[in-house]
Amino acid sequence: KIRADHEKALEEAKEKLKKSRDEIQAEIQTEKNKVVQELKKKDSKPLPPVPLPNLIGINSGEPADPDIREKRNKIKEMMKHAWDNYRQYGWGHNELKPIARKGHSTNIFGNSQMGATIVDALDTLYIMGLHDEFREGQEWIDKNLDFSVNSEVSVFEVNIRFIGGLLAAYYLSGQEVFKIKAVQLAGKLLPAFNTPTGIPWAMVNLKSGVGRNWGWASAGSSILAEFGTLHMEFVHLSYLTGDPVYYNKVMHIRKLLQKMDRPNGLYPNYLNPRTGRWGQHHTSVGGLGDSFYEYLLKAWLMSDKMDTEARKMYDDAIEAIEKHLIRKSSGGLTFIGEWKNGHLERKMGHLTCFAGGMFALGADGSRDDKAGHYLQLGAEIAHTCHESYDRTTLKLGPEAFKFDGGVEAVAVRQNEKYYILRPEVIETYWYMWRFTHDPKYRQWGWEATQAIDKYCRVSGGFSGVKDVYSSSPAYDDVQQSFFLAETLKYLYLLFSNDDLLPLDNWVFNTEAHPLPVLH
Ligand code: DMJ
Repeated sequence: KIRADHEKALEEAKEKLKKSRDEIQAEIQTEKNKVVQELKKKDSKPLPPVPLPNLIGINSGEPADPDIREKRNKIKEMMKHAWDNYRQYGWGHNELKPIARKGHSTNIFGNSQMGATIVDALDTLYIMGLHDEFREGQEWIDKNLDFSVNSEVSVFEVNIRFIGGLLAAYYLSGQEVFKIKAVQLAGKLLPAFNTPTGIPWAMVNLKSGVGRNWGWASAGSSILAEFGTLHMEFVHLSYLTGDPVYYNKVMHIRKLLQKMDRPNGLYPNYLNPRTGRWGQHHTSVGGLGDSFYEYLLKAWLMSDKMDTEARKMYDDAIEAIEKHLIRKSSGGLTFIGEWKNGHLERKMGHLTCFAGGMFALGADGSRDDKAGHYLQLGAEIAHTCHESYDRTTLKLGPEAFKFDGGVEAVAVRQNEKYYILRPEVIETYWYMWRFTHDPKYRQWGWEATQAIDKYCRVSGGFSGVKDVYSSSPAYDDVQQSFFLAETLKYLYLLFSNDDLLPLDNWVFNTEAHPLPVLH
């Protein structure tokens, strides 16, 4: 083949040399013009200039009270400890093993080094004023973040951490590189939507575009919290590119969900993307369901309250949740259980604790003007989740806790006793603080800060712990990227003034990446 190609090239060269100098020059010019046209086409694929929305409150928030200022500085120091160790031992890897002092990854990020911690941490670095660290991160992203890799990633995780993180970094800093990378990456996720129903696969290979679902999900189903947590980022992508493709994909999902029957008004966690039918009738406001409800509310907020369809879906959903899933324990603690085939499991996950903040955030604008009711519900969930922390030895919350057989807000199974640096309880404290200014939320946030610093801090960063009821727990040796994106950001905001990222102008995606309201 090589010989044949070589001979063909020689033949072409001989033919060319028979032509006059002018003819050759004209041909070269034509070729050049063609290349220029191609390049123009590619470049203009376009990121048209759009007016940046009103970016209010991206700096400062410095509290006047010296005690609060000191606490805020402590949280900033913790961020620096987490970042510096990742920088030293895990740079470019997705996450850090703070004890082994090396890089770490899980299957959600595929098999390549995509620097998940860098992308997830950027906006936290920015609001904390850690600008040198922010610049280092930007430089790595500019030079190394490449999406043409043969790697199978979670569409949901890549969307909330990478696209969300890049978009927030773009809005905060105005640096084009983040916008360009976000759009490139979104293009790689689009093939995941090529299913008979348009409900995306859970995973997609970034290179081949081949998608599939998790083997463990009911009958080949896609997961509600995964395909239902794309809306905010995809609306922003369409806004920034002028290309409706992203918006159309997520609106298609919404329309399809709207048309479907819901058992007891509840959304099951599983939906088959081939048949468009529900899988098992399990409903959760924690894992597998959580951020779907969150994004209905936030779609409405992000649209400057114009997307009333999303608000209605949210209102309908939480009414059904309140009726079938929310109960009070014999000890008076309000909890959100899980619905499994017509039966309520009296167990609540750490993940579910985000709902306190969601109820408070959605109180204003609620149906029949039940604002007071939803703010109260948010406060009750915050209290229950605080109890789940307070009833442990380490004062850190377990992964799941029960309200059954004399047990109240305590984990029963050994494999539910771990704390992996999750943010949800602190997230709810922060929303409750913003809406009520009740000092107990700052006090609870400070208790959590101290417990994390005491029991999760190691010299190589921060680690999760395997048993919050043990006084000398084993470490899991993982510094999760969401610890930098969410846990430390929500803590920092809890000890900042409200004019830092005000909620009238910013909506936080489910990974705590702030996106501006599109007025
Ligand atoms: C985060 O990645 C996001 O908050 C997601 O919605 C679910 N939980 C993890 C952290 O616990």
